Amino acid sequence: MHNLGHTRSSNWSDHLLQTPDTFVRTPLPCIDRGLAIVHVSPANGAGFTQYTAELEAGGTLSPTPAQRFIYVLSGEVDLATDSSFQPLAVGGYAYVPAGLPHTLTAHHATRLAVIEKSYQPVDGVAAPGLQTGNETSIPSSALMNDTDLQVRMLLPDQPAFDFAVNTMTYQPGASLSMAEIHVMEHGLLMLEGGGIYRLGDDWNPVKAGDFIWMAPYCPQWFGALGKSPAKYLIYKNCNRHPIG
Ligand code: UGY
Ligand code: MN
Repeated sequence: MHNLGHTRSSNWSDHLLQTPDTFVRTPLPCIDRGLAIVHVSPANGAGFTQYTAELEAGGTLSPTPAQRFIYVLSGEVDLATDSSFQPLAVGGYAYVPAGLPHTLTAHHATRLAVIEKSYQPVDGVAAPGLQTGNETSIPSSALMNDTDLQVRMLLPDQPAFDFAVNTMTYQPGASLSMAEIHVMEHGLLMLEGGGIYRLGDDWNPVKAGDFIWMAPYCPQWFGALGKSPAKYLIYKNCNRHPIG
């Protein structure tokens, strides 16, 4: 039974909600034996690119000119540089600075969340180096003293980084304590559970698998619904003056 064109996906100038029924896969020059779902890019006004890379066993992701962050959604990859080798399982992640030759090779069918952004240097601040880790070894902290809303910062909170990637985990019924409107933009992948996401003047039901882009100043709020926690992976630009 087809759905006569209905979808929860919607695209506005200040936000995009992209649900899996509208995902379209495409080859990219940096992917061998795999495809990408490009969620957001400069083509729709974002200051970064985010895609899900779906690799076959033995498939690879090679560098682009931009700095890159990857998070393993399912499967397992090896990250190889000229001087290091690191297997990354689910929840594993890596930050790779622009210009560092590297290859990510999938052990078996693997899905990676990939974020790429041109690095914005700052005078007197050295650019960051390669970082790897696993989300499970990052301590979480309560957002605004709400112990039902835990944040894990996957990248060091240092001025060298011009973006942050965090996970946010909401117990059922927990919500952001305020509607946010801020200069930073977001790329967000729902990892678990679901709830209601306010985006601009729309209140949207969302669930695991959905992608959301929020432009700078997009009004935003989330409340978790259901009987299990809701969790998302969220990008935001940071640490740079708005006029560069
Ligand atoms: O970091 C943030 O701006 C985060 N609280 N935003 C969000 O969850 N929509
Ligand atoms: Mn926000």
